[in-house]
Amino acid sequence: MAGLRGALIVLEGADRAGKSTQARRLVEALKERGYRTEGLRFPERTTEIGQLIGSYLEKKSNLEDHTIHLLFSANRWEQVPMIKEKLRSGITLVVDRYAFSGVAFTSSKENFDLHWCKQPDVGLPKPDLVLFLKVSPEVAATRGGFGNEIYETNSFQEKVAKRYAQLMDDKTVNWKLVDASQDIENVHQQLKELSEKAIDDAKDQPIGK
Ligand code: DGP
Ligand code: NA
Ligand code: NA
Repeated sequence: MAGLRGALIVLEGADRAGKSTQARRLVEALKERGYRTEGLRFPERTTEIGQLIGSYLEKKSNLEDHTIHLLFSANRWEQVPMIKEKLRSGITLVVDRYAFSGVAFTSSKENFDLHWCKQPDVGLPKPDLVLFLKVSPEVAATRGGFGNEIYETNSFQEKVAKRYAQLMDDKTVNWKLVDASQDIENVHQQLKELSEKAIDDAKDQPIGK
């Protein structure tokens, strides 16, 4: 099996869609099925750049909107050598948020052009599968209140949801829409099936950009 690469699988969606829970369960399930799999998340708050992002999200520091956008992107770029190495060594990566979050969140702010928002992430490794967890605002509300982070308001999240819908029109990306209002187990089963297919389809393909 030497030479076969792992797949880059991304989970996206608005806050409270259940991404982090599903990402953890997906990693465990794929491992049980015999795939070498690891989980990653963005923002990765432990790096130096990640600490600046964490402080911004927790409203402890105020960063200018373009500046924070570029830091989120830099936080992805700094992991690219590791991501490529793992994929090439046959490890599948399940990633909780990626460049689509960057575009959906920043372009929901006033006076941001979608094209400008996309540029810093151009050239990142291309996901083999992007699982979009869609949850209605009503169901999201039953999952408990928001935390205190900067983007956690209903009005902002509604804008983000609209941006994601726009991004999903891009047919060059392998989007799969999953109804995350279903119970956790059903969602999990769907994510697992879609991921296994993506791993199989990606294994003898070059890593895209
Ligand atoms: P999380 O750790 O998944 O809860 O993400 C923290 C918050 O940061 C969440 O509201 C989504 C937002 N976010 C994630 N990535 C980006 C990004 O690249 N740019 C911007 N502006 N926001 C992002
Ligand atoms: Na959050
Ligand atoms: Na999360």
